[in-house]
Amino acid sequence: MSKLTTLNEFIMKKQADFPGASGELSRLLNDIAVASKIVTRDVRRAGLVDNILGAQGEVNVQGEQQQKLDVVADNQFIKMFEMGGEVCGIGSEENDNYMAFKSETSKNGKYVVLFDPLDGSSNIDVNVSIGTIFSIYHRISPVGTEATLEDMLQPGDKQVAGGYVLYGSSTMLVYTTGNGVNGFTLDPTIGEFCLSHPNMKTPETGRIYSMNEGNIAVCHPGYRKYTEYCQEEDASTGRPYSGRYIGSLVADFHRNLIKGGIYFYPTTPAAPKGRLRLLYECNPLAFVIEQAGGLATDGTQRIMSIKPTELHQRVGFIVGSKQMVEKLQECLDTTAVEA
Ligand code: AHM
Ligand code: MG
Repeated sequence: MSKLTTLNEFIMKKQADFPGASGELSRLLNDIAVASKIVTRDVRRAGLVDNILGAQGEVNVQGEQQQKLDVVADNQFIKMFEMGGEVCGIGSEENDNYMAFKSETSKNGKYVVLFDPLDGSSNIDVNVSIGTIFSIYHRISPVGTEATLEDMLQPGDKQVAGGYVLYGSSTMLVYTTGNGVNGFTLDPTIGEFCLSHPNMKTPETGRIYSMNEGNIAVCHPGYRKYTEYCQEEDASTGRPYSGRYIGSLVADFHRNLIKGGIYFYPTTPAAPKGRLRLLYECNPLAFVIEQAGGLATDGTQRIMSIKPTELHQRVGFIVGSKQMVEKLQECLDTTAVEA
């Protein structure tokens, strides 16, 4: 039987590869793991506990303010980052503005974190897989001062670490610091994330395409051309492919990462800049997929090259196995948009 490697041990081993490292990033990753264990507990009990059911703003029978699960998760992560001391500020999908932490310890923190505490809003209340997505950057502003908007608006290429937690049939934490991708499964019996997917690589191609096909008639016609290609019969390339769409980005992404596949959410008239957010949805997943051998683009440029201008900036998102992304790109490039 091989020895179990816990996330904590793994992080410590990696830190030892950098003798000058102060351990702050290790502690921060550990804080994310602890917060996600607490969120796992809340997600698992969501149907049982009445203060995390229902829309936020409602008052339950005890006269208490009800909290939505995504707000519970947001508070949990923020508390962890604020108390941890490694982070000077955060940007979250749940908060209109970024937050600069006020304590002296936090002002000395080297890092900022951009995150989506609980992604997959349409699936939260219906017991379908959801996830947390996070991105870590070195601050630009001087240590000892408050975090600034500039700290938050860095291109994905500057990420120090990026990853996600999937609350699926088991909870998994997957992350990269730019030296490959590793996945850890939470063993609920011992309360530890254990290395289950070392050095993850995504297949060069696959047989799964994931999009909200309800949008097919209203997006760039190149997407229709690509989905028709996916649906054509051709035994030599394994087509027709399977269409699989959970509607939780983390879950769709994770399946495709492992099995080989492509996820795309184009711009639409309802979401003219795209639906997904660059800073805390697309960039971390782009970092993971590139480290795993895949690609991420908005259809015109690499996701991680985009210079952000807004905290909640949206983009079109195409992510997955290299050959599949290239094929979709070819369909986009060779299909004219009707005037
Ligand atoms: P959210 O941040 O409000 O949860 O939105 C992000 C989600 C993704 O998880 C998912 O892939 C997509 O939006 C689903 O959108 P749609 O319901 O339009 O298919
Ligand atoms: Mg989201």
